[in-house]
Amino acid sequence: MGKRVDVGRVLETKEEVLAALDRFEMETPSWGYGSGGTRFHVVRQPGSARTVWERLEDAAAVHRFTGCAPRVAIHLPWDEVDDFPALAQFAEEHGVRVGAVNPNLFQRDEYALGSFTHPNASIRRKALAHVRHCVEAMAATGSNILSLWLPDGTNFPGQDNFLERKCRLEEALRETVEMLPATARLLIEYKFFEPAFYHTDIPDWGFALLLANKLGPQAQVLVDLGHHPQGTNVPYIIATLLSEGKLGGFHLNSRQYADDDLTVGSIDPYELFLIFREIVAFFRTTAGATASAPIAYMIDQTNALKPPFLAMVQAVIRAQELYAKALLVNEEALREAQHAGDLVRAEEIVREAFFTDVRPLLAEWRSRRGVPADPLAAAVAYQEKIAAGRG
Ligand code: PSV
Ligand code: MN
Repeated sequence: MGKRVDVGRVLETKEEVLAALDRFEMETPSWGYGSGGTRFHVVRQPGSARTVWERLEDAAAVHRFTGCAPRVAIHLPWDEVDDFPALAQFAEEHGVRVGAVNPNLFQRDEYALGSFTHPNASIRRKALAHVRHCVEAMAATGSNILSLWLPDGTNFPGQDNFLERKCRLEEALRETVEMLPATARLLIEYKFFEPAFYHTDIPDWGFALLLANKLGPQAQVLVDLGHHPQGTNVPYIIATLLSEGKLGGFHLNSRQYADDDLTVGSIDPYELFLIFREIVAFFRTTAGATASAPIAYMIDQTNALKPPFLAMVQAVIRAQELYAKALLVNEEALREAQHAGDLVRAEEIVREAFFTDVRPLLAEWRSRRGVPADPLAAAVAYQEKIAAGRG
């Protein structure tokens, strides 16, 4: 049975919009500061970070210039260190905190047939041992999100037994949740294809939701914007997950063909605005006002041809700009138009917000925060410095 949705309230004052922007915080990915590329070639970009320490420095600089990216996600073993408390302290000294910890279960030969779903129990135990290590890293760095993406799937019909794989998956996920302290969350990321091409063990949001529901309140769904087939209505997925209390977070990026990991908002800014609009609308209902866990807005982009640091600043300011526009939708007028079946007016109300120039509003938000009015312009000097210093 569907839940009754309350009539929304319009954010009336500039102060309320500015306060809502204060609450919109992002997390940038450590792996987005190195040189990116394709499986054909990786272009070494000037200034790209070479160590975990440089990755944290860059993430901290993004936050200094934008004021809205106070956390950095780490990926293990890419960001492996001997002393995780020292890593957390280094981050803090630079003005950021460690966000989600991402286990890497996709870069070893032994995971070729799967990690959590591998037919051999000893490989599944290895995968779980790595996850346990990540949970320990969470405790040592003050992170409360374990962000899990599995490469698991099969390439050929008959390769493995689907139902047995599903049982292995559920068992390993249950063990994963049991490793977590009560205050931490497991975010389950889905992907409809790649690296396997015949089937993927967690192919879509519905499957991730099914798992999250079985695993209980600590498990939620992570939506990577690059992980859907062409033409999928992502705003509808977001609305559905929100209404179920299972939208844990995002991997923001842009796609053109597949999991392209292009700069946030670069291909279809209107789609991202419509996604944010669903969130803003939901949090204006009573169900939204009482929702407990915050949505983790994480970026997952690697740029093949841009200097990664500048691309990250661009991504953060683009997402903030689109979120600000989403805050301006006149939800009350929209609902009136929807109830009257006035499709033209309804669409115009949405477009009106999208085409509003939010630059003055963001300039005011930035001046109150003490961050540069034009973060991208300010970031150029830092980019030149790292390009010269890092060779
Ligand atoms: C997989 O395509 C993915 O989106 C997952 O989030 C990984 O952790 C990430 O990319 C890193 O490459
Ligand atoms: Mn991702």
